[in-house]
Amino acid sequence: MKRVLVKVSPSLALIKYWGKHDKKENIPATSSLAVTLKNLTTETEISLRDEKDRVIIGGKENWSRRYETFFSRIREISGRKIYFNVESRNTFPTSAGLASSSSGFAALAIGASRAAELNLDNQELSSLARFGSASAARAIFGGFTLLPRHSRYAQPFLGPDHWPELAVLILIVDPGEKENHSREAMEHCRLTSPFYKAWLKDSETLFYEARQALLNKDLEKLGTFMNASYLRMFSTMLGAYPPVIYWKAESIALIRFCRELRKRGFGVWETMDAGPQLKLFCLKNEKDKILHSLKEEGLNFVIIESEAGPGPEVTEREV
Ligand code: 2P0
Repeated sequence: MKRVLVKVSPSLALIKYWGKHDKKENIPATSSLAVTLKNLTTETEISLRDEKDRVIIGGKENWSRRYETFFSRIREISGRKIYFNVESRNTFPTSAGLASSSSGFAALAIGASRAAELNLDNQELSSLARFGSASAARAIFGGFTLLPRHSRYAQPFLGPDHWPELAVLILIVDPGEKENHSREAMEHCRLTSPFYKAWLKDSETLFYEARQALLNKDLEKLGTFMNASYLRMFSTMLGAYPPVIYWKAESIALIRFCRELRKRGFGVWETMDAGPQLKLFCLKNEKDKILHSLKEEGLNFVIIESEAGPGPEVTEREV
């Protein structure tokens, strides 16, 4: 029997996907621009089994409806009644706003299709990963990626070597699992937030502007659009009823401190996702000074240093 081991890094959005165009097909309503992160990894081992899919994450059995949808989709593609044994672990906190579902479902799409002897190309893998999580469609590729709105698959945009001077600092404020899953939260915003429609329109402009700034390696422009994207995404959450609030006191203190650092002349821009953690973009030649200032501020967080990383790694062995 074949065992497939897949290592995938999560996809962090600079311009956010938040909202669905088609709920059943899990198609995004906004265009996202993302980077696949080095030094954070999901490692997943997959093999076939005779009956009933089984998923273990971080040593614990795990099941949700989205696995069912995902595995049914693979059975449909293969035309065979096959079941999967999945063991996965993350080198970073799971379900804490660090995009673990992007790397998790990308690894699952690659591993399960290989175990099932399906010969899928990257576009087909990206489309399959989307059924688990739309952000997983992006994590199929390394470097910088695009997932255009209403699209079924992501595209590689620029390789991991496009901008070697760029650093990403992950500040973990709270490693605990989040209370609100992004899937339900974004749907709640669509249904109840008066700002949701404005968000859809505006995020498209941010996407095109940010894409150009990334091509030009213009950190100030990119940082400004990135800032606008996450803050406007959160404004749909604050406008929802009841509101969705992912931020912790430490998150807000860090947002304020990033603004302070910019006032002091540092080129550092933050973004956030569906959780309390911050992700900072800066140039490597300023990184140590920024880290030093952050530590001196006495705020409570753990840092993972990252940058644009490579695409998935796959190994297969017969057992
Ligand atoms: C993103 N996030 O672009 C955005 C920004 C969170 C905030 O993609 O419903 O787990 O499974 O497609 O991909 C997280 O949402 O949502 C996400 P589903 P997903 O990275």
